[in-house]
Amino acid sequence: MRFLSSGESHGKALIGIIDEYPSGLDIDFDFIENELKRRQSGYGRGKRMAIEKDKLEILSGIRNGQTLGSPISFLIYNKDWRNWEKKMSANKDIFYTENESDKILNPRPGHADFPGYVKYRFDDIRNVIERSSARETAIRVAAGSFAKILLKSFGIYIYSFVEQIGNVKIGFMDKPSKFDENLFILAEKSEVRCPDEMFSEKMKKSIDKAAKEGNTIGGKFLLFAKGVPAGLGSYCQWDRRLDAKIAYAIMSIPAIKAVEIGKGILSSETSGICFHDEIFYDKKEGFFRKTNNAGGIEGGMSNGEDILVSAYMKPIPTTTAGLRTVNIKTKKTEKSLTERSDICAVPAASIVGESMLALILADAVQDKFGKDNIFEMIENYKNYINYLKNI
Ligand code: EPS
Repeated sequence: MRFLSSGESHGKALIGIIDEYPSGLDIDFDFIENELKRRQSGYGRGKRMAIEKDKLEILSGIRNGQTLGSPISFLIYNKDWRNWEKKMSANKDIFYTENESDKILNPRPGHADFPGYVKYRFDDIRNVIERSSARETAIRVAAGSFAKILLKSFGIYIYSFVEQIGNVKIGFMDKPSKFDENLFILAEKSEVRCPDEMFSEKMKKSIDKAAKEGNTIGGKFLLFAKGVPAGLGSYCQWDRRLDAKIAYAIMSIPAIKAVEIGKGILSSETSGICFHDEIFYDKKEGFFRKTNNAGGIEGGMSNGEDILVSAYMKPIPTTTAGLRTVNIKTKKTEKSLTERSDICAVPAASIVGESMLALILADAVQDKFGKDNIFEMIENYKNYINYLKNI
């Protein structure tokens, strides 16, 4: 399954195409709508979210609610485009001339501004901002919803919650290694997607403090995939390793600076005897583990345990207080560009994380069980599960 997107943040629309999605799947549009809503919410978002009401319009690949196996294409209109119509017009508007003084030349440290300006030989950072904006993640969540619908047919579900915002970190637990649905139910009720009420309040306060100071904050979120059978991914080639693909996909989310599988960071300071998840067998349960430090992946393959991923997000580079930078034309020291932005987007990023994980797992499922139609895929899956049960 491949997925491509296009669209500028303040352009007319965002576009997505999913290629090689199987035929025969019923698409629940309310589910997709709700996924888009989940990404838009979250404490710490800027005023833009009050403008946008993300809604998916399907252009191809689905007939009477069912997928056709042909490329699925879709769009989400940017409501804010109305305010940018002239500035973002594809045609040269004879009534509109860009003022030299409108050009942005003070790159934000930490943003794509400087390398993007240099790479594409622009004379205005606006051209970089538009596509490097995290607005693009709306379309990833739409694509991720299709991946989640596919995974559901195989009993695979993905969840997330926020563990840390700024320096406020849930203190009540060690990193969970086994799936606990309650955590996710609680997270869904929290404005910061944190499963603990007291820590949610603390997190909101630290977002308020950052806002007051003209600052931004990052954080960390956890992703779980439940129901993944052993044997997705492969050790046979470097780019077929499931953990490598997951890390790539999660790292591609704007502002993510580190990705961890299971207790990966701890593993570097723990001995083999303490770290590795011993294997047990029970007639009823089959092969199982009592711990899941590996985060459900061994040798680049799922091992049948829950897949556990942590993602670390840096603070958003657009701060109202600004940072020292240099004007690219005058070479004089200036304050970095300040414009409307989010204070903290960790809760939203956790939904994008779910979507990216779903896309990778859906692709891995197709690798193993086929990709033309869901019926054949399910037959192959059932066969495989039967084989696993009878090893
Ligand atoms: C973003 C800046 C803000 C965010 C935007 C990402 O947008 P604007 O510059 O229009 O105020 O709200 O995120 C979204 C629009 C979204 O849908 O997530 C940025 O610079 O990355």
